[in-house]
Amino acid sequence: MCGIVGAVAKRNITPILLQGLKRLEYRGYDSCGVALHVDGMLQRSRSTARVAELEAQVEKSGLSGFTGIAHTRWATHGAPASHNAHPHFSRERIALVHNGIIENHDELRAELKAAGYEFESQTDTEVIAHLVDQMYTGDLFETVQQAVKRLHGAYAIAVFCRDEPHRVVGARQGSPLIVGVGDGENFLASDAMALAGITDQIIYLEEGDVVDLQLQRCWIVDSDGKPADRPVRTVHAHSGAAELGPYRHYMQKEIFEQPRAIGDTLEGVTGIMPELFGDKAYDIFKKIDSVLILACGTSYYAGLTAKYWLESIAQIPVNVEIASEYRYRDSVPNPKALVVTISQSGETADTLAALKHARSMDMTNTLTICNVATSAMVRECALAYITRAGVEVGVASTKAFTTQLAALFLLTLTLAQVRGRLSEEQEATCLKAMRHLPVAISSVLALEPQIIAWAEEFARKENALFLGRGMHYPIALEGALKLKEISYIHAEAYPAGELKHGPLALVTEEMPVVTVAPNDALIEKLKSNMQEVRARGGQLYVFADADSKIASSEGLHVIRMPEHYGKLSPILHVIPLQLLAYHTALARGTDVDKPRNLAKSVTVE
Ligand code: HGA
Repeated sequence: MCGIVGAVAKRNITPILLQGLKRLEYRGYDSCGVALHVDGMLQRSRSTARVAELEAQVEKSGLSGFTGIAHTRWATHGAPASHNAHPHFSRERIALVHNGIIENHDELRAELKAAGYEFESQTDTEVIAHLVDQMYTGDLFETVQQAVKRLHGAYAIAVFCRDEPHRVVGARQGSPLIVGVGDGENFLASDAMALAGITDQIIYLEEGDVVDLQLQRCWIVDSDGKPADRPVRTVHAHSGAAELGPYRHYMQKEIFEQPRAIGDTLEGVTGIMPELFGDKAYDIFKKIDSVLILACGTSYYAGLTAKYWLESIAQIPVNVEIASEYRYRDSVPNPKALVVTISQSGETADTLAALKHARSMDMTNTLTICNVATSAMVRECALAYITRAGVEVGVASTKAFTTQLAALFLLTLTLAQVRGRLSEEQEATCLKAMRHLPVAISSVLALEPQIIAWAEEFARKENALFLGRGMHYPIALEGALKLKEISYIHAEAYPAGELKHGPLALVTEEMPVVTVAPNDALIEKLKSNMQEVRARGGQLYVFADADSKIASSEGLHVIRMPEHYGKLSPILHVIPLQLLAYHTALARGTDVDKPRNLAKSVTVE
C-alpha cells in the first residue's frame, strides 16, 4: 500500500525513482506519479495505469532531473483518478507525496480556501502541499517542521520546492519512511527494498522525525526540533520480487513455496529455547500470566489458531483482538500479559497503533511475529520472531500465514516448556512433526488437480459457506477470506456447531459448503453438522483426513488429505483452501495478485 521514493543526486534520478516504484509495486496501488525539479520549475507525470506505463510516459516526455519524488497511491480520499494521483503541487512551487490519512483535512482545506488556494483534487494530501506553501519561509526544512505540527493523523511525506534545488524534505508520523545514504547523494523511500542496488546504508526514521536531504547532508530532527542521532544500518534488501518461474501468478508461486518457507522459518530450531525469541525472552516468558494477541486480517486468524494451541498445550489464557478494535476500546490492561503482534510487513498501521496503545497502558512484555526483520514492529518490540517466508507479492497472504502459524506453534512449545508443561518426549515428538512439515505440505500440494475440478464448480457460484470446528474454525475463516478476496464470491465461515443458530437458513441446493474435516476429537460432531447440511440439500465439499472414514456420496464431495497431522493439522488444512480460492479466481478471470480495492502492506488506518 502506497510507496514513496525521493532522491537528491548529481545524476539523472528518473530511473532510480521509477525503479524504486517498481520495487514497491507489490504493496498494491491504483495510480502512480513522479515529479522532478527541471530548470527551476516543477514537472510531473501521473498515471492511473501501472508503473511501466508511467515509465513509458516519462520516457516519451524526456522528463529528467537531479531532485525529485515519486509515489504509488492506494486511494483513501478521492477516487483513483489521475487528478488525485500524487505528487500534488501547490502554486507551481511545492511538490509533495504522502502516505497516510490527514484527519483534519476538512478544517485545513476550508482555511486554505479562504486564503485563496485552489484545490485540484479530492485528496487529503493536497491540503499538506498548500499548507507547506502557505507557511513557506524560504527554508523548506524549517517550514515542514512547522507545517507538520498542524497535521492530525498519519503521514509519511516527501516534499521539494522549486526555489531550493538539491533539497528534499521528509517527515513521518504513523507511516513508514526510511533514508538511504549514498555517496554525495541521498534518498527517501517507504522501505529499503525500493533502494536495493542504489544504497544499502539505511536510516529508519522514528515517529515525529523530519529529515533534510541534500547532496552532502542528511540531517534529522525529532518532533521537538532537536537533532536526532539515528543509526545508519547496513541492510541487504532483496532487489524486489522474485521471478514468476513456471507459475502464472505470484499467489500460486507463493502457495507452492510453502514447504521451503516453513523449512526456512524453522531452520536453526534444534530444540525449544526461549532465546529463539530474543535475549530477554526467558525472563519475560517466566513472568507473564497470559497472552494478548493483536493482529488484522489473515494474521488475526493465525492468532485465533494459536489461542487453541496456547491454551491447550501451554495452558496459558489467551485473548486475540482485532487491532483496529483494540486500539480504540476501553480495555483492562494487564501488565503481566505477553502482548504478541502478528503482521507480515511489520508495518500494519492498525497493529502498530494497537501495540503502542498496549504499551501506553504499561504492557511492556512485547513480542512480534513478522516477516521483515527491519520493520517498525520489530524495532518497537522487546522480542521478535522473524518468519522467513521471503517477499510475498500476492495481496492475498498465503506463505506469510503458514509461516506465522509455524512461529506461533514454536511460541506455544516454548511457553509450555518455561511453564513446565512440556516433557522431553513431547518436545521431541513436536520437533519431529515440525521438521516433517515441508514434506507433509508437499503431499497436500499434490492434490491441486482435484481442487481445480472443484474450482470449476465454485466459479459459477456467488455464495459459499465454510465450516470448521476447534482449531480448524480459524482455518475455515481464512479459507472464506481467501475466496472472497480474490474471486469476489461472498463467503462466510462458521464454527460448525453454530449452523443451526442461523446460517442453516441460507443452505439450499445452490449453496456449496466447504468443510474442514480433520480426523480429530470433534470429527463425529462435525459429521452430524454435515448431515444437517445434506438434509437441506446443501452441497458439501469436504477436506477429510485419509483416516477419517468419510466417503463421497450424493451431494458429498470429498478430497482426501494425508493422515491426521495432530496439533499441526491447521497448517496442512489451509493449503487446499488457498488452492481452491486461487483456481476459482483463475476460472472467474479476476486479477489474482492484485484484487480490486485491496493493497498489500496496509500502512493506512
Ligand atoms: N490519503 C492519501 C494517501 C493514501 C495512501 O497512503 N495511499 O497508499 C490519498 O488518498 O491520496
